[in-house]
Amino acid sequence: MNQVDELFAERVKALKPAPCDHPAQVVRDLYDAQLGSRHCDLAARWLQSEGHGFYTIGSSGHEGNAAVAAALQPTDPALLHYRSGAFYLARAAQHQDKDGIRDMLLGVTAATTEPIAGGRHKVFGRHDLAVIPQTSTIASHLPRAMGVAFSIARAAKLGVPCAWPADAIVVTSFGDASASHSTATGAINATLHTSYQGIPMPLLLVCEDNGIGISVRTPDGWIKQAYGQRPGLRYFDADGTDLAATLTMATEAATFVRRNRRPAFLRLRTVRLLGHAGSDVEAAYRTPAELTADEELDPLLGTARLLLDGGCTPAEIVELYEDKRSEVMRIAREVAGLPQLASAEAVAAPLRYPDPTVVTESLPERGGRTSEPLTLSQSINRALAEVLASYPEAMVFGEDVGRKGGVYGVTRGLQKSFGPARVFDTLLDEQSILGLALGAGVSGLLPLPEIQYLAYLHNAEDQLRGEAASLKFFSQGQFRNPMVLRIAGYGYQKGFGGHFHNDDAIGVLRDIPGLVIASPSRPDDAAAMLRTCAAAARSDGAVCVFLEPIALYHQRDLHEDGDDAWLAGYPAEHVPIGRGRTYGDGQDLTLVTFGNGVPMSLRVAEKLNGRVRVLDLRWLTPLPLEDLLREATITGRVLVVDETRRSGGVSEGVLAALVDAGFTGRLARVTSEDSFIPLGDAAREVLLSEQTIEAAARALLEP
Ligand SMILES: Cc1ncc(C[n+]2csc(CCOP(=O)(O)OP(=O)(O)O)c2C)c(N)n1
Ligand SMILES: [Mg+2]
Repeated sequence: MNQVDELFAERVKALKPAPCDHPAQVVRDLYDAQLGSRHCDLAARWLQSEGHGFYTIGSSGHEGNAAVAAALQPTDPALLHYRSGAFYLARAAQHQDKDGIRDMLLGVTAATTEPIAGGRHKVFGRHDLAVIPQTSTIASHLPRAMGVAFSIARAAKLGVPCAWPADAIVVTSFGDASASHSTATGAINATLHTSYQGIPMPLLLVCEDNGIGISVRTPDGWIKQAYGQRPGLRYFDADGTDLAATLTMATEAATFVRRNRRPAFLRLRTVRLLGHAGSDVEAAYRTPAELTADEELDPLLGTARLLLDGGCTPAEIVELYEDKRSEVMRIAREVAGLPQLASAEAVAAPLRYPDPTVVTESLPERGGRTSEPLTLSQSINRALAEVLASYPEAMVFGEDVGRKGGVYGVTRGLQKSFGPARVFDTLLDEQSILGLALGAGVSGLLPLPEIQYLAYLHNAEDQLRGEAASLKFFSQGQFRNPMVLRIAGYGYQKGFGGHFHNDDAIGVLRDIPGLVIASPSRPDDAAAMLRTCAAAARSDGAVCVFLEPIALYHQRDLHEDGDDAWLAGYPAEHVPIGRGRTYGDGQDLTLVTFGNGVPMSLRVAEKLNGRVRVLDLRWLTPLPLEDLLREATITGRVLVVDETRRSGGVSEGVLAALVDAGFTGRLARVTSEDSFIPLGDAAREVLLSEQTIEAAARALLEP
């Protein structure tokens, strides 16, 4: 029996009025949003029982969050907790939009006509409501919220258009258990660290504190203990079961943030009714007395008290409740059984790679090729300067990229040329660097963040996988977070660094759907590819990872000392995504490679008397399939030269692509070992060597 619903009328009759100093109409409107949210939860369970519903995590007990919406401007960007249904409906109502309930139920039924995710997930999100959809990874939206808060003033400072009004504040909500997630604590720390420096950070953090996370209790008073006394973070506390108190406190908090452009934390005390989700058997971990105590704190009953004070009768309050049930159930019946996505192609449609024509057409005008030979590091530096000069909304940021100009000098001089508003050092937190990029991208800026070493991506990787790459998927491209994420990586730094500075693990990137991975080797390709990535991000919202081989940054020679054969002039062209580069015209063997493998393969090819051609893949996703198949077919023999690990490395994908395409020639691969890279000369024992490449090439050349 669902007591929350069945005893509602009875409980209303027993209520006493509670004084309310907000206009009756405001309370009435918010009650409407609260009722809509509650009945959507009930309808979701009905839809599930009928075999038409696929999501039952609800907002019951959290409906006080409707008052948070009311305390904000309808255009303030919102990144919401999965229990913020009443907020969503109140926001829709502010926009005179009557479809909020339908949106939510279309999400529950995974209908293709759901307005944001199109049947891919049940999320709160809509572009015209300034609600940015979230995945359900706990607190994973907070770094982006921090980034959006940062971007409002930064866009104004740069004089470029911003997706949000100049006086907007950002609201983000999350649960009490989520508040302890390192993603939340990291994002809040980054917010405070930024605000501490006097940089505007208008972020309202709303913790919907129901005291429990699935079955695990949050210690009583913990949220206040953790956030109540944080210097630089104004703390507000409201009883979310009392709409009037919440509206007063949320208005105060929002006003504080808007006026001061500084962050605030609003703890909203809520209760969790109807369990964690439809499948949750609360009786296993909560006593009947506890459950009843929470039911008596039902925020709908709280609002009913206010309505009584405003002159409503209990019968009228119950009638509103029942009318809303009818309205919601009518819509639930309408959306039950609506078509769902019916092919893999339809599901993955938002993940397509950028259209090469669109990218080419969006490239800015530029000067011709210079003849001055550059190293890889110099070439990337010049390309970054070109991107910054071409796009006023572009920003370069990361650890040590500003004053120092990067650990390897790749960003040297950029801060001086373009100023600290566009080229700047961040705090030491990769998750926040990516969060800043996520927020900047969705606000209309073009972020070019840097992760100092590939090994440091891994502790922040969800921001790339779960947030950046998935935004198009969950919003059908309505929201975009363009970015070009530069990562210095790969091995072969002679004797230096050990595993942190020589990481060759890119399996974690290769399987992210829709992600573009550029892996340049030559200086001219690097500049041309960076240009492509920036244009693709800008024109198509592409999320691009740009992997820079550290060991080649300052490389000048290819075959012998002083030949300067690894220098190149600054290029005039760009390199289309998914196109490789072929060296030589050998007819007997194709070496397929990338990164450090390119110069190694070219040196090996030189020893093999013109029998070998080398294909530099240049893009690791999408792979240059056409070039790969063509170059493989010409010789009928392929050796994949892969500096990454044998397991999960690039060669697995290349071999599989050839087999899938029906290639029937001879295939082999050489790779680095399945090991972390050790310090000193021992590194050579596990990294792929030229001797190994040569031996394998000679073996393949045997008849
Ligand atoms: C990173 C991550 N870990 C675990 C989960 C599984 N999970 C989903 S909801 C939840 C509890 C969250 O509790 P709280 O933040 O208090 O929110 P509430 O559901 O109580 O509103 C957990 C552990 C998840 N979604 N993401
Ligand atoms: Mg909770």
